[in-house]
Amino acid sequence: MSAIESAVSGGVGEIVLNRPTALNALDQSMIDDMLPVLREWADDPAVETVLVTSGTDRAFCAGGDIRAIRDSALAQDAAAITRYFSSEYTLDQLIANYPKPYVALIDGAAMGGGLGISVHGEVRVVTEKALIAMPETAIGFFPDIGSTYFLPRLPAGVGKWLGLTGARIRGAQAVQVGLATHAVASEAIGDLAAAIRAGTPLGEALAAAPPAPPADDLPLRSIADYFGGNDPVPAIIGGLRGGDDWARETAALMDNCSPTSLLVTAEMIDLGSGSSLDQCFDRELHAAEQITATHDFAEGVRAVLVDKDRDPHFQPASIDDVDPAVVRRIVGE
Ligand code: QUE
Repeated sequence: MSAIESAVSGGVGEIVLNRPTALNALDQSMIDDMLPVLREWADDPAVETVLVTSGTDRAFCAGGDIRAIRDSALAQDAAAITRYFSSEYTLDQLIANYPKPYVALIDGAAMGGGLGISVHGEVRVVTEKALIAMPETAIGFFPDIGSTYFLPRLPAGVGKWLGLTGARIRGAQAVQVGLATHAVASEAIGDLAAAIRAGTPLGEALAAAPPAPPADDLPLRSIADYFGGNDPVPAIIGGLRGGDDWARETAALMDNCSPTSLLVTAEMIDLGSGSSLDQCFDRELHAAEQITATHDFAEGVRAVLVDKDRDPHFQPASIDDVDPAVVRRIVGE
């Protein structure tokens, strides 16, 4: 049985993500099933709008199938890794260039690969239950799925803050920075989906939906102060350590991350700021192939997702000991 369900009715093509035991983490079969459906709908006059929802209230999509990728890496199956990321990024690119409104309803966690199948769409509806993050530096990976294109285009420093720290933001905060387009009350999300399915014009359905309760404003001044300049990562961390409670908590988030991942992430976001989306995906594919072969990726996924001890032993353990040549090899330029 597939973990995605798809159906067309009343001009709406709907994909339901349905792999609840893994919080809808995108595995190879989900990608393989979504690609032909979305390609067909792009040219199908019976489909005017695409709607993507979750079949579980536990998550929208927690990420990629990182555990399987680790297994492939440990088995030295480079072909499986290339196939996974190239098909995932092809799916994300299709969504980014989709010729029709693509609407994602995010009423739970959307992280990593889950953002890839939502943020690139034209309409991203979040609720107060939405949790948005790019948490890859904690598992020895880096923010991918085209995020090296969109993160550097967020307000000052926000992209580097999200990408380096893995910070989780709430629905209304995602609208505040432009990652989401509409914040709707969670209790109304079922009615909104039903209205869209019934063919209500999108703008009308969105306007009729009750708004999500407000979330705390993000500390955009502090984010800009620490992450908005051109400081190298060690200088960012050094500044945070000498700052207020928020700054020290932010530094602590980065203490749990792979030092190599932090340097790769900063470099990828800097390069992405001057690159096209296609160039970013190409660079990300190279980096994903390289970084999944490293110790830190196997170890980070082990600590967070396999053994769940959350005690990764990254090598090197200190950012000062990371060999710049290793970062260059992963980034590829
Ligand atoms: C970083 C990540 C992921 C993560 C945690 C991180 C990720 C991912 C999952 C995940 C979560 C729950 C599941 C699952 C996977 O967690 O990509 O199968 O049930 O998919 O810190 O990048």
